[in-house]
Amino acid sequence: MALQQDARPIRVGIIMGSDSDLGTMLEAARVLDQLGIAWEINALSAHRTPHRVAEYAEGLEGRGVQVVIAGAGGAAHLPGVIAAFTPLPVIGVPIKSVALDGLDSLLSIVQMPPGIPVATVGVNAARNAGILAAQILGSGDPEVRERVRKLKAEQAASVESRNERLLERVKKELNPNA
Ligand code: RP5
Repeated sequence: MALQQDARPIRVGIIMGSDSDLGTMLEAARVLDQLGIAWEINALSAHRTPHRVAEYAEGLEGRGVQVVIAGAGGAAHLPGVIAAFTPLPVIGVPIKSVALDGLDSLLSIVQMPPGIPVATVGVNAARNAGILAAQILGSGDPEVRERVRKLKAEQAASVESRNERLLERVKKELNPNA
């Protein structure tokens, strides 16, 4: 039942509580693609399909998955439930909810009981979850580690070039008719 993008061995499992989370969770897949890391993706709910989630979590290791990124919103129990079923590292992405702007999701994911950690990123921070997953893989895989180093160097170069254009932008804002 692996929903994977191609035939490479899956290293990261991306899962979300509902397909309504997909717009946010795509950012994790996007950055993993950039880093050349194969992923699979599923939308299964800890509350609506609890048995399927248990089956998914228990099957991760057998399929060779090494890290899980789990996004959920509201009473966001999905990442914690998966962490309860697997010794693999789980990264939780709190999805911004309509009612409480994602504070509910954040607290549900970050406040895990002792013994069952979930590495929690910021609200809607799926890209960071993808980078963190790559960093976890990179601790034992020098090739992935180099790709993460390159990504960070590219980000730094982009900040430098935006900084160089900053004074020009300020001048334009202050003197639009100049
Ligand atoms: C959570 O409830 C999901 O992760 C989603 O963020 C939220 C709403 O789900 P839908 O009602 O849109 O399916 O379980």
